[in-house]
Amino acid sequence: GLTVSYARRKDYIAMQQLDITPALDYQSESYKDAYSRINAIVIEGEQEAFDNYCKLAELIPDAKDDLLRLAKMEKRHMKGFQACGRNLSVTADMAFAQAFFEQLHTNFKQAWDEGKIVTCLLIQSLIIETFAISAYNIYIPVADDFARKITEGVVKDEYMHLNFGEEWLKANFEASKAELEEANRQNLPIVWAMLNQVADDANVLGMEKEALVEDFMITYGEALGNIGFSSREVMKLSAQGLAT
Ligand code: Y39
Ligand code: FE
Ligand code: FE
Ligand code: FE
Repeated sequence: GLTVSYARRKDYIAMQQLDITPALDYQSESYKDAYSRINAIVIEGEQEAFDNYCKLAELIPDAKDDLLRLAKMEKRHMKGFQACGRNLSVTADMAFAQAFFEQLHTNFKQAWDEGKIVTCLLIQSLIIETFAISAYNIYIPVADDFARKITEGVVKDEYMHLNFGEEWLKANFEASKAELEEANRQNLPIVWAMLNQVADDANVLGMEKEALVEDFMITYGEALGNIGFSSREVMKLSAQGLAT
């Protein structure tokens, strides 16, 4: 494939997808059917992100105000994506979305019950935020005009959320390293399975699975590097569960 500098990635994603995606009919039954699940996933994800940051605020009193600010943004994102569904006259399949997040939801809750800040941050601020960033980056070039504007605003916030996790884990790197490796081993394979589960629906929306994986790997790998892992460790961690 093409090799492009990071600075040109956004253009590359747009070109690559516009090149291969036939004109999308946002009102077709097939588009709206796929949208009822992807839109629900995003709405449920934003709701759970709100809950998770409220929970994290209880676990990290030093960062309580910051975390409650992030939580508030997630609520706003959720309302934005609900408006996107209404705009297309799509009813979100929330039961599907709740089942979609079940495993990560359970793992976050268990970690929170045990007071495991590092695991909670890895699940929400690294894995889920990276999933959101890759999905939103890949969606923007193929979205309808209304949803594109909303999503462009949202993705900027998601980078801030990822940055919160990076900064906290970087400041506590040596003490967090072993727990990060274990939490990554438990949770990253779940994300690859989730991606496979929605790949067909994403494709109907003009989003290529290959592009989603690529963007996820770049963003997640950069985050792990920023936190303090070596390139070798980053490779090992970010590919965990990918081939299964
Ligand atoms: O931090 C956040 O706002 C994350 C909750 C939102 C998750 C969004 C999950 C997106 C997955 C979409 C998959 C489409 C292929
Ligand atoms: Fe290629
Ligand atoms: Fe969000
Ligand atoms: Fe977020």
